[in-house]
Amino acid sequence: MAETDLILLHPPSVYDFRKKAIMYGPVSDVVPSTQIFEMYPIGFMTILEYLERHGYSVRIINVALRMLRSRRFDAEKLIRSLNPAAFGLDLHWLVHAQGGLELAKIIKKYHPQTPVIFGGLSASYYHEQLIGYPQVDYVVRGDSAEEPLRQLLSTIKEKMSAQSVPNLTWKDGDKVRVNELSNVPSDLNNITFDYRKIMRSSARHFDIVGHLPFRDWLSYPILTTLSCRGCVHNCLICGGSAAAYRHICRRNAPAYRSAQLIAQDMALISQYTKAPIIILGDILQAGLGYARDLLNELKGKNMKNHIALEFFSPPPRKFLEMVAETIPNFNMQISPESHDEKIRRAFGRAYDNHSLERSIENALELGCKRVDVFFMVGLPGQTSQSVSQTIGYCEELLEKYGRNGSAKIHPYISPLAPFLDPGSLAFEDPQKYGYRLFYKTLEEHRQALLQPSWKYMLNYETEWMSRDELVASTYDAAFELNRLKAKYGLLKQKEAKNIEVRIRKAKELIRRIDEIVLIKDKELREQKMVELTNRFDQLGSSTICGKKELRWPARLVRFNLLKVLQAALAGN
Ligand code: B12
Repeated sequence: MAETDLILLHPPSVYDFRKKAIMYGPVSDVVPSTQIFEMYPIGFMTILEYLERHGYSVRIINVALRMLRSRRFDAEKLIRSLNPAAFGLDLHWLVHAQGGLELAKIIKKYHPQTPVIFGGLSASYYHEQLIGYPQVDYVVRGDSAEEPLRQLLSTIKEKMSAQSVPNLTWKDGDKVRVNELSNVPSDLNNITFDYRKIMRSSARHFDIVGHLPFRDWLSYPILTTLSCRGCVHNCLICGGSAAAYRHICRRNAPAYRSAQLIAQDMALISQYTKAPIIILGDILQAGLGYARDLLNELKGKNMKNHIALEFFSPPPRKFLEMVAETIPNFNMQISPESHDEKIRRAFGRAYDNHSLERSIENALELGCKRVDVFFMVGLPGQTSQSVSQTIGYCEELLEKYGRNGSAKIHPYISPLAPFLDPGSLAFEDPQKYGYRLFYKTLEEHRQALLQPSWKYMLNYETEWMSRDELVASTYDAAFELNRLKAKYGLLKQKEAKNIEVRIRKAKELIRRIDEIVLIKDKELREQKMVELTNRFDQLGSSTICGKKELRWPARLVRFNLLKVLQAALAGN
């Protein structure tokens, strides 16, 4: 008898990264994860809750994080010891292509009869290729797997045919069947974002680390709630754009979560912790009315948490006034991507610098605690010179809004890396938008993840910048921005010096790896790569900016331990 119905495993990007000499580079410097991408999809939480609500037992194990926390942690031994009715693995982000398929292989080695189910955006995009691997039995497609997965578990447990399970690609003997992608909910009101379920599951399985979303979470917890699945915009390089969702998930319009439910999700979080909360997805996407409703719902909740709102275009002052009235600690995130309005427009964002600056000014004037502004390397029409001008623009912004050491505006620059997203307009029609693809299939991406440095992992270059230029330009820009951050008091001199040293070392490593790659003799080449391993270790997980830079100015990030304990133990 299986002890659990479903165990959801989150793989590292590469298995076993601890034994490989690979320079992953600044691929995750502006997200909370390390380069191993140990954060699992937020959907793990909604799947867990939905299935448990329908009588199934589910456990989450963040294998990536457990590997990261301990060199001695033996993933193979753990997998051997498990005995669920089915295993689920996420291939939401393509960066998990290698790690996910390796974990699936290990599962099949010890549990040849136990079904292996994949899901997520990349799994959906590549479902027909993914099902071709012997270690994969099922792929649940689309952005809403909760109900199809419930039906699939029922057929697995009852030993019935999966013929009627929506969104499923599966093996029927030696035939591959592709069931219709018909489960596309029009709203997100039938799922819950309830962290108590994760707490309970941690307690039930005596496994806190296995349930944590990323490495530094306990010291700096960030919690999220999702306003929608899908998007109304069509940014060229985004695998979560309107066009990509249409192609991958058959979604023609975003599914929103009601304003009332989001407010409830947030109020619940706030009872347990004063940690920052990010509302994922621009709440203005669904219209001013929706955003206003959400703020009204939040009004009486008296939440002290820092709340971060992301905006896909500069928000109007009137709206910021409402935000300021309702949320005492609000932060704002916006991604103009380039200082150059022409490049920004070609990318898919049609606002000018004037409106960007006005909204920053308004937000700061109205008491916004922090504005994060994200720029990117790898855009259509962008040259190295343009990237360097973007850093010039960052200085202008700092000069205007970051004087007197107020440290409220934080610019970032990062490369579009390692992959141009499958399903994005640029991936589907690279030539049209000035992109050249090196890898297209799932297998090519799986192998790309084993390349010696992030330069060789990049699945693209542009008409305007070669891979070499993309890498060089990223480091040069990061170097300059780092200096600016020290100059304007965003970083202590010592921290900035450390980052500067890391950038110099990274550039040197890239150069040395380029030399090693030219060695014809395979054995010698590998030996030389291993000799460099120690230096990789010295680089740590971030190169071009430190993880601490991403943190909001929340001082008392504390859990209400009594409440957490009550929630964890309830029902166990
Ligand atoms: C929110 C978000 C994030 C958050 C993550 C929050 C989280 N834990 O999920 C943050 C900011 C941290 C993030 C980071 C990254 N992101 Co992101 N992100 C998004 C965003 C804006 C929304 C995602 C979303 O709507 N999810 C909701 C739904 C679709 O997913 P879900 O509920 O988590 O999961 C459901 C299904 O996917 C499926 N599913 C998922 N796992 C499994 C497993 C099984 C077994 C099954 C059956 C089903 C299943 O079922 C779930 C529930 O129904 C999208 C853009 C967009 N508009 O979609 C990009 C997007 C998903 N991200 C993307 C990328 C590339 C990244 C990074 C790799 C970027 C980088 N280089 O650092 C990192 C990876 C982080 C990591 N794993 O460590 C790409 C993915 C392209 C691709 N196919 O690979 C997207 C499409 C666009 C983009 N370029 O930003 N991201």
